[in-house]
Amino acid sequence: MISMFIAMASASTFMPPAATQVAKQLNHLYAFMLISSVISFIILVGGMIYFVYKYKRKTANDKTPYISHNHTLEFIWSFIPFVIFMACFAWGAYIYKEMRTFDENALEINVYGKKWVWEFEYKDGRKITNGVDANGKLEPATMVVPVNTPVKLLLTSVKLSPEDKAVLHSFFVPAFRVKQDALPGRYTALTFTADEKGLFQVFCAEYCGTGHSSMMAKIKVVSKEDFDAWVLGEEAGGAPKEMTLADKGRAAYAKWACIGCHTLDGSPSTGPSWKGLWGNERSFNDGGKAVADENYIRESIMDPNKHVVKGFEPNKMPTFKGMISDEDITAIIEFIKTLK
Ligand code: HEC
Ligand SMILES: [Cu+2]
Repeated sequence: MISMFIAMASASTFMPPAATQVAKQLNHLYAFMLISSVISFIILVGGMIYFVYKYKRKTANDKTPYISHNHTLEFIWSFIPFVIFMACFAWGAYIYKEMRTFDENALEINVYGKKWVWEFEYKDGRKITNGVDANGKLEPATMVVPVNTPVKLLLTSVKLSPEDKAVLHSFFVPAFRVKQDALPGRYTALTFTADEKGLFQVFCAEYCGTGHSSMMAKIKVVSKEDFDAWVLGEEAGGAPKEMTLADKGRAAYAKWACIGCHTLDGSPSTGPSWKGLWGNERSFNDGGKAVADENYIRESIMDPNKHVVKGFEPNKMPTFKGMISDEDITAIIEFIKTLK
């Protein structure tokens, strides 16, 4: 019995590895819930069996005593579970808040869900997707991140080819106890701080079609030194240095002729300047307001007339829907982030 409790308390016996503080805290909460459930079960079912035996009708003349209620008992069996439930709620809310608190200096990585593969894009422009090893075996896309460093993932779902359709995916890392949907046409975010080195499995947790079960990737947590070496390594290793994500955004700014209406130096043109746009509160002609985040910029590109920036004219900016790729949008957003 005692050893069973210990096994439960260390929950790791049943659980995937726990490689973040959040995962460890969730293990404790889970163990607490499991143990209190087992204790309640023993008291309830054990008591029931005991009373069935003890108060069994022994002769045909036995009379059932008349008992209507007992305030003290009723209070106790309501209040103790209430306290336990509220403790679980508060504990869970505390962990949830930690899970959804984003560090401003987090390492940002873009995650694209495609049918049926995960793709990762770093700020330096490096893209990682499925590969094939020397024996022709599939090497799942492996995201490399430093240990004890907050990481922020920006997720979206994109088409694999222009004729394709983007569908819902869900990025799930059991060892980190985090999961977040990747939606077509929208950005969602996820954060984690791995506190253990190792290789961890990523699954797609939203049934997305025939290739769903093969939609796997890995996250490799390495020391900070190894991470820096990895960042430099491939660049030094002769591979042509990729453009940074912001550089790709700058190129897209020219390629899609945003440059004709948007300046980078703060001076207004046909459209508002992009300088200082990021993270700023925008006011619209209809009196509405919004903060310029990833989804705001995306919407401004796809549906420019939905919100018309105060002091500017509607119907000037054409929609780029169906023309511009999600990758270009992400790059433009990254470029705008750099225009402080
Ligand atoms: C023909 C001119 C024109 C072109 C080309 C153009 N825009 Fe615009 N853009 C505007 C105007 C005018 C506004 C302000 C009115 C509005 O919000 O629709 C605007 C607003 C925006 C906003 C909101 C800015 C803010 O201050 O809140 C963003 C973001 C944006 N455009 C991005 C782009 C991107 C990205 C491209 C290129 C892919 C682009 N625009 C191309 C004219 C243009
Ligand atoms: Cu999927």
